[in-house]
Amino acid sequence: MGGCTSTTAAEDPAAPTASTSQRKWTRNSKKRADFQLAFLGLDQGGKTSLIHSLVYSQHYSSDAASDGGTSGAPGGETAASGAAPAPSSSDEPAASVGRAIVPPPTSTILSNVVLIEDERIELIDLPGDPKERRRWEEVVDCATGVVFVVDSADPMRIPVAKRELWNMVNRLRDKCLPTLVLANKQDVDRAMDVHNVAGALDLLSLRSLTDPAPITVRASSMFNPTDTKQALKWLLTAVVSLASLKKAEGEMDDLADF
Ligand SMILES: Nc1nc2c(ncn2[C@@H]2O[C@H](COP(=O)(O)OP(=O)(O)OP(=O)(O)O)[C@@H](O)[C@H]2O)c(=O)[nH]1
Ligand SMILES: [Mg+2]
Repeated sequence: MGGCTSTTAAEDPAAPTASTSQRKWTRNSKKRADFQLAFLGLDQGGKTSLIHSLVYSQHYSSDAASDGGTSGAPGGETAASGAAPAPSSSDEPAASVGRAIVPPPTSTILSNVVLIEDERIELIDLPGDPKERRRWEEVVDCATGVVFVVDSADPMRIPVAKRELWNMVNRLRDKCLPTLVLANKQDVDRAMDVHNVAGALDLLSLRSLTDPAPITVRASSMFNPTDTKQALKWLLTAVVSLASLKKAEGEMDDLADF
């Protein structure tokens, strides 16, 4: 399978690490990050908000060491004085909630690159709208890992999330992709905890389908990017371990051919 990046005017090797661009997904073009993580999940689950929180936590922490807080914001916007970031997902303005934002529903595939432990990680934001879910496959097919975001405060829609997660895993079984489920909106009082979310999605059974690619669930909230980053580190470690396992298996197969 060829590499997978996009055709975009922002396809610039010198682009800032926290950048947002609208992308058309095609194969066989050059990669711009070390890892590609596809963020999937139902609409309103919080994918875009989580990505924004990661990008902005990076932005604010790197500001302290660099330019005092006036450059490098997603979408090329200035984010001085804690101003709400510009929406990356459509042309509409985002409403702000304190330092957080309320993004409009994502209508196209978007890309942000962040640095985690010196690795360039591409966070690919997909629309969760039912009509757009068929596009997930196009991107997951090119990704190195999957982040499936679940709205833990919306138990009524967990069965739909389960169906979409199982469908995606079934369709892409051959790809053998490590999967991180984020039980999001843990800041909401009524939110289901991670154990209940894991049970409702029947992750134990799903594990037998994804094996040897691991799948796990972690708590998240857009107000806690540190936890989200820790969860992503688990996913990156899983991606690297699985690649080593596949390489070792390949070498064993080569030896067996002699
Ligand atoms: N309380 C709380 N609200 C959240 C959290 N994450 C997202 N939200 C809110 O949930 C709503 C949907 O968030 P989005 O980030 O747009 O969700 P999405 O998954 O990107 O939705 P689509 O783009 O439609 O697929 C917004 O009103 C957010 O402010 C969270 O961790 N806690
Ligand atoms: Mg979105």
